[in-house]
Parts: sequence; structure tokens; C-alpha cells
Amino acid sequence: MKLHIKLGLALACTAWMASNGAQAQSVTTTLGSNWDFTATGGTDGGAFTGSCESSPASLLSDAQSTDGDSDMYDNAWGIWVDGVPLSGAITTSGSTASVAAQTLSGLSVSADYLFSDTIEAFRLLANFTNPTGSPLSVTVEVPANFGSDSGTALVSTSSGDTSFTTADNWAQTWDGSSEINTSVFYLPGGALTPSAYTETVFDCSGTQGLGATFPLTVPANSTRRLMFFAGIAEIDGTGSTDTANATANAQQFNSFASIDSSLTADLSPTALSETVNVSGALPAPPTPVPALPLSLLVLLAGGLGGFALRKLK
Ligand SMILES: [Ca+2]
Ligand SMILES: [Ca+2]
Ligand SMILES: [Ca+2]
Repeated sequence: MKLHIKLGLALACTAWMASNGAQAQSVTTTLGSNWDFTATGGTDGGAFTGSCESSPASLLSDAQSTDGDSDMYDNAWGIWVDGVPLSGAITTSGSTASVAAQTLSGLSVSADYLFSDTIEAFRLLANFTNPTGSPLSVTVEVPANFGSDSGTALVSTSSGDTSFTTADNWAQTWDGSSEINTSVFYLPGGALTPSAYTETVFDCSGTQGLGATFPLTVPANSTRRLMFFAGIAEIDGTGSTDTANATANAQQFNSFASIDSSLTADLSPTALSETVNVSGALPAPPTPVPALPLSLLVLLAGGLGGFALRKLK
């Protein structure tokens, strides 16, 4: 979208926030990327229809790459459940942001964002807890509208071509100048993969973006999670125009084990096992020295004592 229109929108947004006393919330990483959140990222349609407006939806409003591109998104990476966006309170702390739990279609839904201090990327963990005694099935939609607007074109997908199908777990797009987005919707081996992708999302300076739909069932009294990753610019923080480098850096999203550990090391085995669109294992903890049973220790002590006594004779 043309710069003056975007500036106008930004000024209008700033004026609206000032008049409403709303506080912009953001995370700035050690590497220097910046990530902005909004609690009013809703649309007058759905996740993939209508236009952005200031209705409730808690999500990323924008992001700025380490080298200063401040228009990576126009509202992105929110969670829609049966057509209703998650709109809980946003809390930021250090390199994390979280959206408080809210009941949607009977599920307690929340979201946790973790921003890497070593690469230009984040992990989004969407949590769905079923407090009832029966399974609950919902449709989850996850849209990302890109700042690359009408210039958006596919650079690469995980299969190596420029055709984005549900066989691809990630795709990379850019506008031919600077705004490169890497969007990861699942990891190979995950039990649940998207039923559909779309390259058309809600209109926010254009409908260009990527979105995924998941048919999610949460068993009775259980939690299931969906995990996403997204990178901006060249991911490694070196710039925002070298798509070959960006594509090389996106290869880490081909498996859980190869993803930068800044985005995976904090996960608990329980959380990982509850995540249905990812397959992976955490690094094994150090092997403890096996403890000998007390009875064996007594026997050993007795044997050594007898041996010593015989020696003394
Ligand atoms: Ca933007
Ligand atoms: Ca846009
Ligand atoms: Ca492909």
C-alpha cells in the first residue's frame, strides 16, 4: 500500500488510541526486532473475509525487522475459533507476550508468543482446554495479513517450489523489495495438518496474506495445542532483501530438531505432547548415575569388610 495512506492509517490509529487511552504493547528483542500487539485487531467479517476494523481481537498488529522495515504485518497471527477471534487481555514480559484465556465454543483458549533474541522469529502456542466431560470439536482459523500488500509473491515453500499446498508446512513471501515473511503452520510428522490454506485473508491494506484452517478436536478434560512459527526479513538478522539467504534460513523449519533452540528449549514435555500439529522430541536430559540399591550396598560393604579382615589375619 502507498506510504501516505499507511501513514494516514497510523496517525488515525495513534489518535484513536490517544482518545481511548489504549496502550500499545510491544516486545523488542536483544537482536533488535520489534513486535507490536493490538487488542483491537478484529474484522467486520471473519479470519479470511471482510476488512480489519477496531473490534476486539488480540494479535500482532505489526513488526519491525532488525534493519528497520517497520511494516512486516497489517494484523496477523490471531486465533479464530468457529469464526470468533481470541480477544483476551494481552500481557508482555521480556521476550514474551500472552493473551489471557477466554471461553470460545466451550473451550478455554489462550495464546503464548515467544520472541527469539537470536533470530528474527517467534513461536506462537495456541492452547485449547476442554473442561467438560465430552470431546469438543471446533474449526480454528489462523490468518496473517502482510505489509507487503499488493506486491506479495511466493518466494518458496517447504517442498522447494512456489506452489503453496497443504503438503507444505511453511511458505515464504515478499514484495520484491524488502518485506519477507516466513509462515510456518505445522511441522512434518504432526498428527493434525491444516485442512486448507488460503492466500486471501481479511482486507487490511489489501487481502494479501496467508491463513490456515484446522479441524480441532479436544478430548474430554484435556488440553490440545497448535504451534506456529513465523520469521521476518532474512531471519538471521543480516538484512531484508536477500531472499536466497531467507530461504536458506527457513530450512530450519523442516523439523522440530533443527529450529533455533531459542524457540523450543523452554517447552515442557507435556506441552509438546499436547501439541497436535508438531512432532518432535526435546533434547534428552543428562543421564543420571544409576543409584545402587541399599541391599547391594550392604552386601558390598560386608564383602569389603570380610576381605579387609582376611588381609589383617
Ligand atoms: Ca503494517
Ligand atoms: Ca496488507
Ligand atoms: Ca509447495
